[in-house]
Amino acid sequence: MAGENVPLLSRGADSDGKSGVSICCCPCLGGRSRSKTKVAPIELNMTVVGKENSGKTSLIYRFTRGCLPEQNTRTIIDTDGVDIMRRGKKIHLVIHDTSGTEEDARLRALTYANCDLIIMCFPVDSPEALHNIVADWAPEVRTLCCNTPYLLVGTKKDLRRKNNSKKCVSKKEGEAIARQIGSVGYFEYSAHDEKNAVKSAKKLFGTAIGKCLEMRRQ
Ligand SMILES: Nc1nc2c(ncn2[C@@H]2O[C@H](COP(=O)(O)OP(=O)(O)OP(=O)(O)O)[C@@H](O)[C@H]2O)c(=O)[nH]1
Ligand SMILES: [Mg+2]
Repeated sequence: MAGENVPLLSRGADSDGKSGVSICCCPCLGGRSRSKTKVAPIELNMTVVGKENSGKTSLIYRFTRGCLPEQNTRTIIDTDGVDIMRRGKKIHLVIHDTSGTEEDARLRALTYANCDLIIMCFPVDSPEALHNIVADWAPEVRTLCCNTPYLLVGTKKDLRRKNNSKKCVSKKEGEAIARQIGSVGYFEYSAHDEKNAVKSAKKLFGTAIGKCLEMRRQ
């Protein structure tokens, strides 16, 4: 699927310095601009879901920080913000990182309010995880977040090469499921591909932002 790269202007940081959303001080977003015609950025909200360990946080980190998380910590809930320029438009993107467990379902559901798009992840080395997309994740999102578009992402693409002995989900299978569940597209991603991880994450989020803006225009 063709995607569009998005240049990041800045990343938000909350008061504890770890993550969160803050108003950008970048002059082009109006933070310290002296211009009389300030244009408020378009705010978009996205939530990233998928089973535990499916690579949600790694994908977000590659996009927002360019690196992998220092520690492999299970996410309960986390929010990050980035400022983006896209075709001359200023966008403030809020990204909610979630837990994939049943116990955290109610907490996860809170992030669905005002959500513009959901990124639904499964690792390609797990056919069972793809089955869960059809059986669990798509129904959850359709029920709790009806009319919100979602984008299916096959994560850990690098494991296809490494796991010769293990049955992995093929690109064709992923694309077929994306069509079946009504996803707005299909992406494959590897946060462990040092050379392409950041570029691919920008492409993925660029496409997701494009879908959100398209929906807003309708
Ligand atoms: N091989 C490979 N491993 C990955 C990739 N992305 C993430 N991982 C690894 O998978 C594990 C889980 O990654 P996370 O990004 O924390 O996954 P998550 O979905 O946020 O996990 P939870 O917050 O616990 O639900 C870590 O050990 C990562 O290093 C990838 O693209 N390829
Ligand atoms: Mg996580």
